[in-house]
Amino acid sequence: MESNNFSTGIADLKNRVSETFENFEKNKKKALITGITGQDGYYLAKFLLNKGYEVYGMYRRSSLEVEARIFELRDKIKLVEGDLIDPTSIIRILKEIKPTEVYNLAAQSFVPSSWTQPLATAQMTALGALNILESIRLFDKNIKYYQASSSEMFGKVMETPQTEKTPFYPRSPYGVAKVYAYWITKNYRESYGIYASNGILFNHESPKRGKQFVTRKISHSVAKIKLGMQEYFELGNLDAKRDWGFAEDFVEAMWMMLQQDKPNDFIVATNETHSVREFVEEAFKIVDMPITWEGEGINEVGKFNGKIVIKINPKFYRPVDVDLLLGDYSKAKEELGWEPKTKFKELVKMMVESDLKDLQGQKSEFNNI
Ligand code: NDP
Ligand code: GDR
Repeated sequence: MESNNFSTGIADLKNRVSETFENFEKNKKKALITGITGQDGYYLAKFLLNKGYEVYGMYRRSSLEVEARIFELRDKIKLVEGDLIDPTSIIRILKEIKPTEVYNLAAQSFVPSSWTQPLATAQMTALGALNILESIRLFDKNIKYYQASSSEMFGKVMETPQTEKTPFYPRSPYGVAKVYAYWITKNYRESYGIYASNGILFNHESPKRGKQFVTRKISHSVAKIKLGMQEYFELGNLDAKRDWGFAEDFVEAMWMMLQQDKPNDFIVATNETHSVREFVEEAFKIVDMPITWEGEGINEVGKFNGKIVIKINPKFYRPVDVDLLLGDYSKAKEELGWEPKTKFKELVKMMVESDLKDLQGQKSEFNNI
């Protein structure tokens, strides 16, 4: 008799555990990240996995390995094929996975390429956002949407520091496309009541940053010079100033924006600005190679121990540049409780040290691409 009761008890317990597990699985939040193969895709996926999300990442077909940057997460996330400029692929994906949150990180994000490919940039960076929002409207208006808006929208800045109220004056086809994406996000929120928020993120970097962007170009080149693998490298505008933060800190704000009672738009920044020149100086200091500058304009060079380690190449100048960005993140601090954790010098150090390790064949914790 006693053993019968015991067996029934165990069976009940098993049922309840499996019910709880099923409910847990049913209620588990599902996130779709577009741009999963990019820098932010990696950090956001990692962050959401830690929060218990089921994470789906949209990638587009490529002739190269798509998993390079997200290699360490490959068994934890589910990859789905689609393209921002093909709305049918987006609708199919929404139907298949029924996400609760969509983070639209995909874009043609390299500013110089927006002059060489302005139309493609508009299609991906501007209309891509519309394609997703329209798919959400048609499929399920309860899906929450995050738009990766950018400080590039401030361009020729109308005031400093920039806040959520600063008017936009974009200075590149990329910036113009992001302004469209910003407004269409706001418009779908107001027109259809969709929970759609803009994160206006200032430059954020990491060891996973693409090597075309100036910070990673510098950290990687400095590491190579230190190891005797390269003599010098070339840059463009040394005096542009950016508000540089760490990508891992910034993705947390993306998530926070989708956990509020109401959708809204927020600046995410560090409230510090530094020039490209300062980034270079700091990076060389980290490898004990303090540099000095000589000359002016395109003839300016950076030297260490009398040897040229930096030259200027006008091919890296842009038709027009954004001279200074400095973000005021007070609203994010007050309403989301978000603050950046990583300071400028720590960021430079992390990037240079990671590149040094990888080049020495030691594989940094970032398992760099
Ligand atoms: P990356 O350039 O590293 O990544 C961009 C991602 O978009 C890649 O995964 C790329 O795929 C994908 N993508 C591009 N076009 C398409 C397309 N047509 N269909 C599907 N996927 C596409 O950018 P970040 O991770 O640095 O930035 C993420 C987002 O945040 C971007 O929208 C960017 O504009 C914005 N942003 C970035 C800031 C920063 O400082 N990093 C600051 C402010 C905004 P593939 O690998 O195939 O090229
Ligand atoms: P940005 O980043 O244009 O701000 O866009 P990037 O790192 O490309 O340029 C920053 C500044 O550095 C100057 N610069 C150089 N830039 C590059 N890439 N290469 C060089 O050799 C070089 N020399 C000087 C540039 O002129 C510029 O002033 C980034 C992207 O991630 C966007 O997608 C994002 O929206 C914004 O940041 C916020």
